[in-house]
Amino acid sequence: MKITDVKIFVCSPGRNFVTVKIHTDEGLTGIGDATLNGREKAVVAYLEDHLVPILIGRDPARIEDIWQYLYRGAYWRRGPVTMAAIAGIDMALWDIKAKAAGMPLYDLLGGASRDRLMCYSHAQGSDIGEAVDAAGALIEKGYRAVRIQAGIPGLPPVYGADGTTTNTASENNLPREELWSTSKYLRHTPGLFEAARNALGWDVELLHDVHHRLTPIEAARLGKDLEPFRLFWMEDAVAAEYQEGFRQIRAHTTTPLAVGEVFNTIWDARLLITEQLIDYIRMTSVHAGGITPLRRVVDLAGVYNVRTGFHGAMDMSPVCLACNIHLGYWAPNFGIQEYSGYPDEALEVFSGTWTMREGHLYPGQGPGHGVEFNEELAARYPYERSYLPVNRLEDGTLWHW
Ligand code: GCO
Ligand code: MG
Repeated sequence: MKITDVKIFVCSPGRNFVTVKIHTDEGLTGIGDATLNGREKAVVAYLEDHLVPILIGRDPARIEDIWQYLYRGAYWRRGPVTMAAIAGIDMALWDIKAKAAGMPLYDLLGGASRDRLMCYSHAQGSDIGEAVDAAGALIEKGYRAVRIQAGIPGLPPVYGADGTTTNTASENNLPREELWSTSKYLRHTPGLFEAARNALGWDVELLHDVHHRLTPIEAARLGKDLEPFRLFWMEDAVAAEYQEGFRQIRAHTTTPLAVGEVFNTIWDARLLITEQLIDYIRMTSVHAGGITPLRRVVDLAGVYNVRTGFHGAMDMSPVCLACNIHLGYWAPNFGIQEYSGYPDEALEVFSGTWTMREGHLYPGQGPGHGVEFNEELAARYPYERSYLPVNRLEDGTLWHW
């Protein structure tokens, strides 16, 4: 088999997605996700100008060699743009291989390790009452795990608490600015989870995303304060560029830690995994560079009792979610899968064979990863420039978003 063409599509059915489609001389095609929220066109240029020309004529069965060629062979490797582009190709190649084998992707990876994948969704509100009610509504729908974010008294709406993560989070197509106060947040958050436990009981998993906003010692304090409420995890407690910071957090709290949605390679996670500084690794098929490298991360994590918690917000396309589900179905050390749902129009453009029922995800049983991409329909939703928000402290200092 030979690769005859690689096409890149950008569409915006509710939000922007970058999609890769690989064609072969035997008529089989494969689909991959290469979406990088807020920097979509950089990935498109990387793919069209630099990767597509070197792929034509290659044997799509040689996934590992192609991955090494695109990663090692680039000299300037790593980084979110490069890795999202490689991921789009890699997912499409696994799709082709599984279709050629007549197997669902998870079967090709080694077969199912479980019957269903527990997922968590997002509950948010402008105050504690609203956020806890939103969590209750999800539990009523069958979710066994919920991430809860609430607005903070004295601050305008903050991350995850005003629906900004469910939309293209910008005004006039330019970045929105938000305000942040660490001290207000640290005072407020334990009360959110106390209220959540009082209202929702203990038979449900509660998660929280700090979104990289604390220093290690502040994160250690929050982790300790949240211990009585037995969280499933505290996510992205600090900006993880400084991985050693997790030693400090770990030394002070038994609240489980999750990190990694912005990681691009196994090297970003190596110290955290091998020193058992985290409990869940949040890397995801698209931003990790595809299924090929993410599978290695899963295996490394398994050696050190770290379980998966792949990033699954809706700014990764349903193709990425499908790959995550197939990987999770196989992974012996699966933990949980994030699932924030998609706008209806996105699910029409990307019709999938994965399903979500009562808080659990199931892969399709057809060959490949199972997601079909409707090119004609996609063309009706052209790209719209969009940015994630930026964040400032109350005195104007730029902060992590
Ligand atoms: C998550 C993420 C999202 C991000 C978004 C950024 O845990 O799902 O933090 O909420 O903000 O994916 O692109
Ligand atoms: Mg997150």
